[in-house]
Amino acid sequence: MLTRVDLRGTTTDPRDVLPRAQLDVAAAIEQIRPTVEAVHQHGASAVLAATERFDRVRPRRLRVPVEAIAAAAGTLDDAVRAALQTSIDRARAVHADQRRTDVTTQVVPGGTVTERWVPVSRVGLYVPGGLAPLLSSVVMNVVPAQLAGVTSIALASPPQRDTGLPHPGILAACALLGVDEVYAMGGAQAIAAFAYGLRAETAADPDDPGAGAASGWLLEPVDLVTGPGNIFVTAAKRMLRGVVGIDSEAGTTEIAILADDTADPVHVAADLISQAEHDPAAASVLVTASESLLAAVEEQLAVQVPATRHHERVATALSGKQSGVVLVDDLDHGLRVVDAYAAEHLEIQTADAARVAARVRNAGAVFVGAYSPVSLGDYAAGSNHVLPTGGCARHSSGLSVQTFLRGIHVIDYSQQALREVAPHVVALSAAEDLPAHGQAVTARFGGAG
Ligand code: HSO
Ligand code: ZN
Repeated sequence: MLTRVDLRGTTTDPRDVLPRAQLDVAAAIEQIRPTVEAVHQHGASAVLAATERFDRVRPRRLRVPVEAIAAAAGTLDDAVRAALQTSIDRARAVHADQRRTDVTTQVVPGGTVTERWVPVSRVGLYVPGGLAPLLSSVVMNVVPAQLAGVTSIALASPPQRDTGLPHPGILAACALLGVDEVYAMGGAQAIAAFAYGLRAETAADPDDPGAGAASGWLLEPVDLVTGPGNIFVTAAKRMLRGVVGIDSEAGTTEIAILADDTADPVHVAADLISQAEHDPAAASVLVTASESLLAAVEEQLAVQVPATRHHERVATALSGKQSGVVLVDDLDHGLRVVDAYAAEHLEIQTADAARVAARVRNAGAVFVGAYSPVSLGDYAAGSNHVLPTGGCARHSSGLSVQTFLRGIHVIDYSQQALREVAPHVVALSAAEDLPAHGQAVTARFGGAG
């Protein structure tokens, strides 16, 4: 079932041969451009038109009434409520430790630079609908934003066809977290609405809770958009970066597992299947030097895949070009391969897993040993599951409190401290042929510079 890439005995650069989704985001940008431009020009009516076209439902209003959010919380199953609460509590514990304190550096007597951490004022959080209602993604977006101190939080998730509202589990998670500004919209149109805002006068329904807003906005533009999404959401984020801030690109789920003979093939197969369950385009990659482990995992896949609920989706994902097994010479070679792949999620199922994990340089998140599966991180480890995909883990991190903060340098020099450094400023400004820079300093000391 798994495509084989045999790198044993070769010096092939893994980047050239690794199983990888060939996502054409540039082509997707061309596809979504008319939608984004229509939302920019026509606001809410364009969002509704796009929703009708792509989600095949026309919600009565875009802003979800607070009563609907409260009602969804009221119908939440007890076990799911308890699980969400655990997820929230653990995520809060981990993310609370990510908060930063301002640091003042005394550079010279009378001269300080302070790094002041200031939360983004207003954020738009995106929670996909797609093949599964990801209630847990509400937790993973909202918790770091709240702990960073963001005071204005809007959340969007696509409407369901029968109700015109986001999935009730998503609304219930919003209620548990105290988020009451929720919009029934998804896809590129949701990202465009966050970026440009929606003017109140473009509301299709005068009963829309945002239609008569004193601010003049049905949805006020946000400063930063975060959250995972499909290729069209990713394309919209890439296209609108600059108009609005965006987090790293968190696209279709990936799992890579670095495993040796000590790994349990039952676990390895179950974990490969668990992320393949998300999407026929999801990527599950096993990296191993062990032929015997591979044979045992394949045997397990043959048993476990047909028995799983979404077996067709899983089988498509596992047999796709983006998934496969990479055979390597040894553990060091395996580590080079997983670093080149830079998986969203990387499991280390080897002897001395913690020591091996400590050597990993590129991954969105690393799961150590037999009892730290990716599903744990998806829901209840306390870690964040909005993570960089498609190799973006080489340069980006998952969502954290840091995502929602800006570090502002505050420079405070006394007259004496400036006087002392003035010749250096003048010398550098002359070297750059920007003498007015130097004069801005010497003018303070009565000199012409
Ligand atoms: N594995 C997904 C997150 C998720 N899984 C949500 C289940 N629910 C991306 O990290
Ligand atoms: Zn998952």
